[in-house]
Amino acid sequence: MKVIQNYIDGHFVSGKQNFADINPADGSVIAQVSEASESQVDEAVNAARLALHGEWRGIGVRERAARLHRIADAIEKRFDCFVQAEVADTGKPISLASKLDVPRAAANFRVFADLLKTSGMEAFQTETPDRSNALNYAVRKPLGVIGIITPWNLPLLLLTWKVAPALACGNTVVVKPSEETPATATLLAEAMQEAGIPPGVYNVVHGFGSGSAGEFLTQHPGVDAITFTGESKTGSAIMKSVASTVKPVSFELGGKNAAIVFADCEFEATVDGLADAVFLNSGQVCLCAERVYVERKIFSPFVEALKQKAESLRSGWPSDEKTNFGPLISAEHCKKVLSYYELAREEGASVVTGGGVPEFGDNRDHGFYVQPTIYTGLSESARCVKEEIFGPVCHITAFDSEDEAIAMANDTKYGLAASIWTSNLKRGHRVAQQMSVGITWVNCWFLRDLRTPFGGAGLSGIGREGGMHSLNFYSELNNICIKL
Ligand code: NAD
Ligand code: 6OD
Repeated sequence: MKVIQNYIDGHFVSGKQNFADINPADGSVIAQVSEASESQVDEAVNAARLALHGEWRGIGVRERAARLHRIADAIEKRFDCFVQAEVADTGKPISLASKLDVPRAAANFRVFADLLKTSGMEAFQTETPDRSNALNYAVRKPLGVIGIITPWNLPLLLLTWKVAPALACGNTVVVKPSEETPATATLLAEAMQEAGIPPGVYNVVHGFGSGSAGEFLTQHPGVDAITFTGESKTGSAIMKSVASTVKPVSFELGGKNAAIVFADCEFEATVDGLADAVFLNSGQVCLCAERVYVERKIFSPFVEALKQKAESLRSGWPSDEKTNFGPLISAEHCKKVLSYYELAREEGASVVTGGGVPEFGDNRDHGFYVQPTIYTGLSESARCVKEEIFGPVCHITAFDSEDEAIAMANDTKYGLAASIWTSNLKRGHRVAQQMSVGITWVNCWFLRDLRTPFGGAGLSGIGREGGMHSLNFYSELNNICIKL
């Protein structure tokens, strides 16, 4: 059976023991994953530290950008391998991995390569007390060794979203991908080799969180910064772990995102948009809308139309091009989502559609599929309306006024994303500006421009990445003040 290895100092290496990589579509074991020991995490960090001062340091901006483009070329050359590995690990439909995950991984490298070449730094001419002048300008230096810890829902997309700007800024990285989806991080090492990225610049350590590679990395004194995407409670554990060494952190965490649908929306386009916002990747996108607020005038037809969409999703084998709805990531996550389906009933929800597990009569019955699900009728304080479920499920509430919709949408400890659906653009701007979130879409959802700030408020994160925000996080800025 295939063994997915760690990648340390330019070498593929086995770890201390193996754990199983499971296919979410049928529960079968698809590979063994080599878990890095604490001493291997140490080796990876030391290799990254040495590489900071080696060949990589001497490579200028133009050449670094060229190598980032070569990484993108190498990903595109292996497009099918990346797609197949991502589909096998996550169970996501092949159409989604080919349209979103893998192209976006290549785009992450290209965008930050180009941004690096074109971005300048601020400069100020400053009046001095003796009526002379000083010139202030900042220079960008690498932050050092960056520890990157990522989740399982968009494994390659989210990993490269951090690796690309980190390398663009001249850092070296040690990445710890999710234990559920290890394959593409190791495959990316092949692209790094082909692109001429020196040994030690990109390292991969596989394993779990607490008591394993994740924690070994966050606690390591040789790591200069941690960038993490995952659950809010893991963010809290990592924050404690890095506190003693005062490392900068960038956190992209959970969400309980709202969509607000006004009666004047373009009905069909909105239903299509919401079907994506609720069910894409089986609801396992941090930006998914689990709370939908619909103006009372169109509540019933809207609920009915979204129900039709949910029931028309094709819950097939992930490698079938016609499938547009896959399983959840794991037995454990499936249990969690189903426990919320149960809780929704206990809390008094009306089940519009779904709420259970599909039956296939083949090996998919051993996989982690659940039905796309819509509820209505819960109070705004119900746990199913307050807590992140991270599955293909939403609750729909009717509202009568704009202010009421805004208040309900903002009544959450999270603050990642929101979407507003209206043909009145004035209202779109007005409502969007009142959302307590990091990202608001109007008449669209998950439409990305990689130069824009991305991140969350409240329990949804710390800091922003994207465009210059990423370059600033992954750099140490040195302001130089010269008396003229
Ligand atoms: P998770 O927090 O369980 O795991 C994420 C990563 O952290 C994994 O690699 C895991 O091994 C590691 N980890 C766990 N405990 C750790 C510890 N104590 N120390 C160091 N590392 C540790 O998250 P998940 O279940 O993989 O992903 C789903 C969650 O991620 C959801 O809450 C979702 O909203 C969130 N998410 C957020 C964004 C965003 O951009 N805001 C994007 C994707 C996913
Ligand atoms: O698009 C992105 O840059 C991004 N970080 C998406 C996160 C999706 C969460 O699941």
